[in-house]
Amino acid sequence: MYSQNYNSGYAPAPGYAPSTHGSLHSHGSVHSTHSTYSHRPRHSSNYSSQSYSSGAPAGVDPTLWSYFSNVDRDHSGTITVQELQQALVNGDWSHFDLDTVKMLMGIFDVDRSGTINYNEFAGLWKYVSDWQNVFRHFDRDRSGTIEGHELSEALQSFGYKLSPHLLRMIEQKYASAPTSTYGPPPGINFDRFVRACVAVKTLTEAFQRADVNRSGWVQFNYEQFMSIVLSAP
Ligand SMILES: [Ca+2]
Ligand SMILES: [Ca+2]
Repeated sequence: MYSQNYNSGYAPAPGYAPSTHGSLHSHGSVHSTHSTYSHRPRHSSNYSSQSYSSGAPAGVDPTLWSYFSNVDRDHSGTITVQELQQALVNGDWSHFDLDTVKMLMGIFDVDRSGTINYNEFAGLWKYVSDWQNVFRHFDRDRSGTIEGHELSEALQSFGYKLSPHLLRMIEQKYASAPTSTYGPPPGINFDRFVRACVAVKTLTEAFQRADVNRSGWVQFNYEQFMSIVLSAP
């Protein structure tokens, strides 16, 4: 029975998964070999890249500013969902899913303007970098994807004790390719892995908030249930 494990196990351990707290305005170390950044030539620029990147405000990390200005393709000074999706790629050069980009916007668009400014970008970039380290750590066989046992180990290290049944559901839902009859299961690529972990966190925390006496049981009405499910990325 999983209920026993569950009671003691669904509260996540502090710390290992990247947190959004306190990461804004930090100028994290980002290297030019960063695999989520696509070094593509800029198109249709009316400005010289020189003048844009040399215009880094005082006190701003020039490297991070140059990333920001490259992602901000139209040089509007802010990053849209579309610009962010253009810029963020997985290890296999596939673009992040729109759902993942929207999730990142939802976390880091702190002033709710619908776009990402430089300070918000600094937080977002650090968050993605931190998750990359987590991903590399748990991709034990260096396949570029997270397979079932790797997923199980990752979630367990974050403090989530999920039944084999739930782990299989997550593995199938977030797999980055359809399951084929032949060959090994497709595995979860970087951006979908981050989304899977955030979904587990979001749903677990929603349950915890309702499970005030920590019995492992809660009572939801339809509206509450639907709100919780729909708030997961
Ligand atoms: Ca822009
Ligand atoms: Ca792997």
